[in-house]
Amino acid sequence: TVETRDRLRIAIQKSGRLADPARALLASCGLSWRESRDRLFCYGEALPIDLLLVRDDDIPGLIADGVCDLGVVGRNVLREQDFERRRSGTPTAFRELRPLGFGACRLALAVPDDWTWTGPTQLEGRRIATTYPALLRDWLAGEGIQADVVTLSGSVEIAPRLGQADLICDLVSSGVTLAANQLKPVATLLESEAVLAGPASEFEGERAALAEMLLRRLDGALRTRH
Ligand code: PRT
Ligand code: ZN
Repeated sequence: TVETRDRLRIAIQKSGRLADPARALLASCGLSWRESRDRLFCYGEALPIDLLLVRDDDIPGLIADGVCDLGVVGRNVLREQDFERRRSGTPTAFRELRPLGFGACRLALAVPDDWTWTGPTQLEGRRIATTYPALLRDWLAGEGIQADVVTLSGSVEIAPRLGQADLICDLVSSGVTLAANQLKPVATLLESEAVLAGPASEFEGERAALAEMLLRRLDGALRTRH
């Protein structure tokens, strides 16, 4: 940890799919904030629990570095960064504390509509475009497949039509985007949803009590939702 703080700090997405539901869930736990002008930091009013509004990809790193105590992020992002850290020999620094029941999607392999899917062996030697290279490599290794992972930062679903890849590995929720790109899902690598992430180690001092209280309230809020 970088400093001793008495207040708890939670990182959530600034804008995007998880931003509003994350706020709503935390508000239902009795949290409220005074919004600062730049809206990157929201000072907690009802409780000493502040929000940091960031890109979702930054959330695991902020927890790892002790800048934030907790975060609301897709399991897909958390796992990808965890696998990437393991691959590079960096110790695991964050973990999933609770599934939150929103932001559901799956990380899936999708092939051109005209492929007849016979199974993973069909992927041998193929080029697969993805924004989740670590999760994809882990799955390929588990299946014993050697394939060429093409890492892109976005617009993965158009890669096959551009000739950049033979197939893709991407998040799917309704499946509309795949269909619009003449692709079909054939295998699921990860079932995902928004999760509450925290450090791999336990909290200390004031923040341990705050985190415990928040988790208790969260469990209550999640129970009444389901
Ligand atoms: O700006 P920032 O980096 O914070 O946001 P972002 O653009 O990286 O993330 P954002 O807001 O798009 O997604 C945040 C999280 O929402 C993801 O990490 C997932 O955990 C979750 N989520 C749930 C999804 C989807 N559903 C989803 N459908 N994230 C992305 N998609 C994409 C999908 O890849 C496809 O390209 O949406 C497109 C439409 O999906 P279909 O199947 O409904 O057509
Ligand atoms: Zn992102």
